[in-house]
Amino acid sequence: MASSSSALSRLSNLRGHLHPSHSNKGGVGFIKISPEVSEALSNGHAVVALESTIISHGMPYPKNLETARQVEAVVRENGAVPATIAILDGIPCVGLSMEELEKLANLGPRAQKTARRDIAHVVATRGNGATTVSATMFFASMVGIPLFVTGGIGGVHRHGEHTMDISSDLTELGRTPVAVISAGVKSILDIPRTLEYLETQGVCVAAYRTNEFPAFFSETSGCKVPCRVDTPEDCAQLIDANLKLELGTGILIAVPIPKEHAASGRLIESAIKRALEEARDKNIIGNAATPFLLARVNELTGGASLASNIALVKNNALVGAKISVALVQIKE
Ligand code: PSU
Ligand code: MN
Repeated sequence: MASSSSALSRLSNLRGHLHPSHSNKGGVGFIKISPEVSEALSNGHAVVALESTIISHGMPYPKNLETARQVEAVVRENGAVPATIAILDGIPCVGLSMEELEKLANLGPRAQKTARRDIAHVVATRGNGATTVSATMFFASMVGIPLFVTGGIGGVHRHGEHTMDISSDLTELGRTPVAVISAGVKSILDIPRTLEYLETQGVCVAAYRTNEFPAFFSETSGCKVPCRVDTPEDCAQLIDANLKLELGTGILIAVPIPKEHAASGRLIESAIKRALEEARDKNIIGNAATPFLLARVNELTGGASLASNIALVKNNALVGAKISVALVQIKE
């Protein structure tokens, strides 16, 4: 492990990159913010945070790089600045350059999947960490970005009531005031228990233009949500109220996959069933479970699920960028 003094002094040299108004949290001095994101935050412009595990572990190279670039482009086209978040050579970065994005995409699963519990270790060992939803929310909140777009979040795994495999994404939503735009959760997970857990954590779960929580590849899950939002302005009002009340909890806004991109339900379901059986037979547990299941479902569906995945992430980026623009307008 790198000596702690050199790691800390290297990080504190970055303090000059930061604008004090971004956040009042002490740890912000250890984060490198790109000039574009820093300027947007200082000027009160719309910024959308993006995660990086979806790039490293969620999709194969070079589709992952292509998709990451396209998602950033969708955010820009809709009036916001994208801030992809990752840890590079031990430095938490908010907003990646083209070279940095390329480096991460190339590393793929050789980058360390970094949830909240892994952050200190990746920084201390100067590693390259791809941030999951929990770690991305943590850094977004720290620098003052209220909104974050992804594909799907983690949740309560099937049989989670016995294994206790519950993603730290859910507890992060319970403790960090960032709105997460996703297409719900995949049915590799236990969706009803995931929603129960979010309720326990005090997280507001809203669905976009539907009363039902979507299941990533399909628009429906059979589970109703407590809150429906129909426009980006509705979402912005919800986020604004959550921040003004200082509830301290996150919001999950679930946007169903566009109808034309919904993957064949039966094909996906049988692939998920098989991937779950394989994971059980091979005893793949802990943080390896989600990447294994995602990759196997991609393989077993011959790329059909990957195409749906890419389409829904872009759609989430479009909706997320519009929400972040509406949020900035409320504040003006
Ligand atoms: N679900 C997806 N795509 C993903 C992930 C989950 O449909 O890319 C990634 C996200 O980064 C999420 C993480 O935060 O997996 C959850 O991992 P775990 O189940 O180990 O908490
Ligand atoms: Mn887990």
